[in-house]
Amino acid sequence: MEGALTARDRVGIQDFVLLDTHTSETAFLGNLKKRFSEDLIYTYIGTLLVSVNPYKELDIYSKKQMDIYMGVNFFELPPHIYALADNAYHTMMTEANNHFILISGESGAGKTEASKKILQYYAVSCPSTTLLDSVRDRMLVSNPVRFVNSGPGLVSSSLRLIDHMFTLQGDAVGGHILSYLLEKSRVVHQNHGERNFHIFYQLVEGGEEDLLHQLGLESNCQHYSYLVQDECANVTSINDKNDWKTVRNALSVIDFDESDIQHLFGIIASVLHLGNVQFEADSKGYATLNKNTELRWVSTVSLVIPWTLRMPKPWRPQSAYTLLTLCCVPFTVDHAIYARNALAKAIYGRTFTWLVNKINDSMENKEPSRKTVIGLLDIYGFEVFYVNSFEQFCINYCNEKLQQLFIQLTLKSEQEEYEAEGIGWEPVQFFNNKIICDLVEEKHRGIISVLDEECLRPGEATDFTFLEKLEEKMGSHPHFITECFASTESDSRRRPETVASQFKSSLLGLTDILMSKEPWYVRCLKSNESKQPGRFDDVLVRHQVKYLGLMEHLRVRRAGFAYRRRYELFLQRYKPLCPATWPHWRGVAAEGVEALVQHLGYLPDEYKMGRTKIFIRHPRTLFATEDAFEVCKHKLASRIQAQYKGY
Ligand code: AOV
Repeated sequence: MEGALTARDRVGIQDFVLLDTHTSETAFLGNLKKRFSEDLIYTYIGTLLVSVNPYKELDIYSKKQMDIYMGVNFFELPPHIYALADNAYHTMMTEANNHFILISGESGAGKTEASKKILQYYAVSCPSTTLLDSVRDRMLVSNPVRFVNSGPGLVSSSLRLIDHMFTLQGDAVGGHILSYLLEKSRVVHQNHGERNFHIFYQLVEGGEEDLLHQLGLESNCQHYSYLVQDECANVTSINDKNDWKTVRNALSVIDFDESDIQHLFGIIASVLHLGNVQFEADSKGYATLNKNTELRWVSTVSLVIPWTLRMPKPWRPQSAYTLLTLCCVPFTVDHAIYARNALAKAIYGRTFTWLVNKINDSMENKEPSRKTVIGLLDIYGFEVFYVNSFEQFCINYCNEKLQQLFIQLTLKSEQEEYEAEGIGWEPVQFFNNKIICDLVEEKHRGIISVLDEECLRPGEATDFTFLEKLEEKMGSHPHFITECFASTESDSRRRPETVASQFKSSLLGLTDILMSKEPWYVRCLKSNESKQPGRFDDVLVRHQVKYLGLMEHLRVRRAGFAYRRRYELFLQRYKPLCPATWPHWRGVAAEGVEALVQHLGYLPDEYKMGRTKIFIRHPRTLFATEDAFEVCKHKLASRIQAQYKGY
């Protein structure tokens, strides 16, 4: 911390908690911008790391840099993703407990890069054996594979928690991926400016000639209707050909044999072929296939018997005496397209689950010893588009839950630290988003409950009736307060779970998992929309600061005292400022600090003495001390120089 404090006018404050005008969004942005212009993309809010995407290579990720951060206390060096990774690792080692690092931000903000940097850091810094090297390799290469989802500048598609397991000696021994939400609808429909999942373009653009031939694919994305829906097949920043090579390589490292790989590509190709299946209406208005080519390819590459894909026409009820009754329902063209798309989504969804399971098998912990875990959770931030879908609802609900978790955990740890230090806890003013979470998830009354009810009325329920129900139940709701509507049904009625309910349950499961671990946070911000190196778009960044709740984070983190430091370290640094402590203080460190701050004229309300640390309320008190220290340092240096001149 010291280095940046002295140079703070030029490079800004490296911990927002120490920003004097901490409640002002303008000051917050000013500090972020000042640092960004000096290529300082990282800033802390306490132990939370804010990262602004520079869109250019910075010379801060070398092995030398990793060495600098290894085993060093959080605030002793400029903010860095390595500092966060290292502190999580060392806390895990010393306290033998589990941790998670939550990385959030919008698409293209740098989440993937951040998780890669953390993995690379662990790959270099953890103790090494040949066996463990291979586990680390798998963790690293699972990155490109798990990102078979959307890409830079686009919406992320799944919520993933990757646990990295370490022995109590700190060796990496395994990993596990939990995937929470795959945006399957992207397979068949993309919003304006979005692409389908990367893997489709990579296969079509980068796949070897033989392979494409075998799969019946043409090397041209424009040929596939699922890939050109919004004319976004080509994104200049994405190199599908190169990425294809990386994915292929990654697949072989994580124990996929050739037949698995063939199988996987076959299924991916089958989705593309399925998308090109077209229907025509017959004389009765029922759907018929206009040609068989695509369907034949679907069956060839996915190894499915053709007749199971192609229903006989027209509808022929089977004999009542046959054991297996096959009912074929005639579809209109619209229904047939809907069914085709549903099949494509189901195939992709299941393949994704299969893939994750395979990766998990290959990273399974084979060590019988007790292990601790650092989880990497990477999620998209709040999303608000011109047209918002069910996916935005899930994403935003998820973010509200995680924000709630953050507030609970941060306040809890602050409170615990104050208690441990014997300092009275003062209530903190903050926006508690529990009312928003309740509005979504409350039994019988929340939005998900209403949605579930509507889903029980197939054929009758529409978007409009759902909206009407919401209006009826919540229309007059001034804050989303729960007393407004009464419980309408008993719990005992069994019903199938809707996707929203499943998502709600898995999120509740996730928050339970997270509550049992110690949290670390990385908030990624996009500096500009056009991916221009070094450009800082104030409006865009301000928007993200708002919806990522960074000011709220700061307020909670800044509760009570802005700065705290162990007595020994505080005394070690500032002892030249007081004759009683300079050059040595022989007594108890806390008493030395008391003598020091008395000499500096700290007022009683400005600080508190804990059991092991001094707590300083306002940054300005610390800065005044720091300025005095700078002056003193120069005086001492000139005195020493003068002495040497005398010799
Ligand atoms: P995302 O993970 O947040 O989006 P990425 O991590 O893929 O975003 O970042 C997008 C691009 O920004 C990368 O390809 C890099 O070119 C650049 N970038 C990000 N972080 C850094 C950094 N620290 N230094 C230099 N360049 C960086 V997504 O997975 O789309 O939700 O779907």
